[in-house]
Amino acid sequence: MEGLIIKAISGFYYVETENKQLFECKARGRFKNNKQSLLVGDRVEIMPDGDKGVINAVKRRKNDLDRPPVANIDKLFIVSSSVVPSPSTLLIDRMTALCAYKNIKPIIVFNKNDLEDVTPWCNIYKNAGFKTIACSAVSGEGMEEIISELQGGISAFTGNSGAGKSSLLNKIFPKLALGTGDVSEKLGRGRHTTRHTELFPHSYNGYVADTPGFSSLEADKDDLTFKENLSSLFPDFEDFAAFCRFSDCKHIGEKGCAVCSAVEEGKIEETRYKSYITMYEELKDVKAWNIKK
Ligand SMILES: Nc1nc2c(ncn2[C@@H]2O[C@H](COP(=O)(O)OP(=O)(O)O)[C@@H](O)[C@H]2O)c(=O)[nH]1
Ligand SMILES: [Mg+2]
Ligand SMILES: [Zn+2]
Repeated sequence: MEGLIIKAISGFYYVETENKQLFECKARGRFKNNKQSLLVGDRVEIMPDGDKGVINAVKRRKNDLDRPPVANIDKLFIVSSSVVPSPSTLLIDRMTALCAYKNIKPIIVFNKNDLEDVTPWCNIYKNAGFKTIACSAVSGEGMEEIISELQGGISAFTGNSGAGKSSLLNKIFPKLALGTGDVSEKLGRGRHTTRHTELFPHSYNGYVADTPGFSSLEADKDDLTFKENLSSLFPDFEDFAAFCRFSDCKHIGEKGCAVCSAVEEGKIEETRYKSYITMYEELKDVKAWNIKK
């Protein structure tokens, strides 16, 4: 029987099968020694026995993330808020690059539009070609747009603590009743860290990772050691990069760099390019460090 791991707690995996039956499963011995352990989001083959079962095999993963620890993610909602904490374009751009690297569709969400107009932030990402949503968990603005993106597949929310991830999820799925706010976030740390990651099967024919209390500020360095050409992870650079004079152009001020010209002409968003340069410098350091080893 085939199913999806929607919850994992201390050696038990909760597998939902196609007919929405839930089985409490143990993994077969060989998975335990395997370095690539099972994750929430893994599609598995189980041998059922009543409402329990044994996981016999795991299907090939499309992708996986460390934070949240989820496999086979289709969409990542990158949530920022208009104020407290205000958006960090570098953080967002790291996440969009990660999405490009992991074959995940990023949805750029600017929340708390009731406190301050998020249009200027939205425009940066619209111009860069991303699906962007202005919303407010308080007024309910933007919820239909979020819901339409949640449709089908596995989604996860990421973004600074305090941006409003849990509030947005609660607004859409009151049943979730996630802890929100500064206090619960802090008190909740204990609660949340002992808490497992869980996929919530929702009424829009999909799953959403319930991941309160983690911060993508801690975005894993490993993930950022992209093994590909960094600029290929900036889809908004691609159309221009084809016209650079040198085919191995790194877009850091070379002669005849079409990306640099596009930045000067305002065809590429300046903050996007700034993030690219920051990440490029970091990767250079990582590479040099790797070689020394
Ligand atoms: N004014 C306003 N406050 C919000 C909004 N969304 C969340 N908040 C508040 O921001 C704080 C952090 O929200 P929370 O959902 O816990 O953020 P998370 O850390 O990203 O899960 C809480 O005090 C919320 O009540 C919003 O759209 N407008
Ligand atoms: Mg939260
Ligand atoms: Zn170039």
